[in-house]
Amino acid sequence: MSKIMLTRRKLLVTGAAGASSLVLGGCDTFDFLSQNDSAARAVLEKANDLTYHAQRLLIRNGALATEYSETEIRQGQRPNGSTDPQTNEYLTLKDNGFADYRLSVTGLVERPRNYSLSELRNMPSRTQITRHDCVEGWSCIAKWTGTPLSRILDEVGLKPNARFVVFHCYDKYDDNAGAVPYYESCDLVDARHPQTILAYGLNGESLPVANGAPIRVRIERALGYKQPKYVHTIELVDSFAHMGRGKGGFWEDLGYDWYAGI
Ligand SMILES: Nc1nc2c(c(=O)[nH]1)N[C@H]1C(S)=C(S)[C@@H](COP(=O)(O)O)O[C@H]1N2
Ligand SMILES: [Mo]
Repeated sequence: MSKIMLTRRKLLVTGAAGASSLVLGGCDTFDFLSQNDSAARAVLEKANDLTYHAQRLLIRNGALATEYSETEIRQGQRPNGSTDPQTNEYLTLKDNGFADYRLSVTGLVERPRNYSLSELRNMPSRTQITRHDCVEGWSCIAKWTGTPLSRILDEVGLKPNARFVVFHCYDKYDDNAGAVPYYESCDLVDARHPQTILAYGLNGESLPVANGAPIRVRIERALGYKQPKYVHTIELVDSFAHMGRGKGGFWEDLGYDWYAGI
């Protein structure tokens, strides 16, 4: 184990050191990274590839993120990014206590369908106490309860060419050129990971609006921005070149690392 950790650390540090100081700069603005031809962006993309391949090679695909005990929960989950979406669709759902919410599962699946909140809540659930790490430099330990994403993927059945899962969110966030919908994505290894859940519960209560009600995703081996809140659609794709600016997520489109493993 320690040998693997050392090798991994060395690989990641020598390979990505230049980029990680940029990546860890925060969730704020990243003007220069939004230009496709920027040199900084090319460095980040190389580091991203290296991180992804190194992690997939050296870490067992099913390795779990650390789980904590109740006593290690020191505070509520600090709300960050969008905390009160203002799109009409979301406001209408919220006014009605999310009774009309439906999670759609679409794209490269055999049996597209949608799920009401009670359907999701009635499926087998997983509860985990994990640490959320935001690139702005803060962490929070919290208890998340939700439906394992692997269950949903099994129910809808993936087409053979499905490679990534994209999460589309209700909120819009300013990407310097205007407000665009927040979205995120992960590969099928992370999607099927046992700790990847569609969370509807936080610290024993139903998930508050500030933290992504009614459904937010937890991908526990990834950084904070890979934990999409206010999710309305899960789309299976073979590429995300055609959405946003083609990099697989709101922050990725501004130059952040796609894999964002921790
Ligand atoms: N839809 C959506 N999801 C999002 C964000 C957002 O602005 N919109 N912000 C991300 C970032 S940067 C962080 S750190 C976490 C914050 O989650 P929290 O509010 O539950 O702490 O949500 C992530 N998911
Ligand atoms: Mo974040």
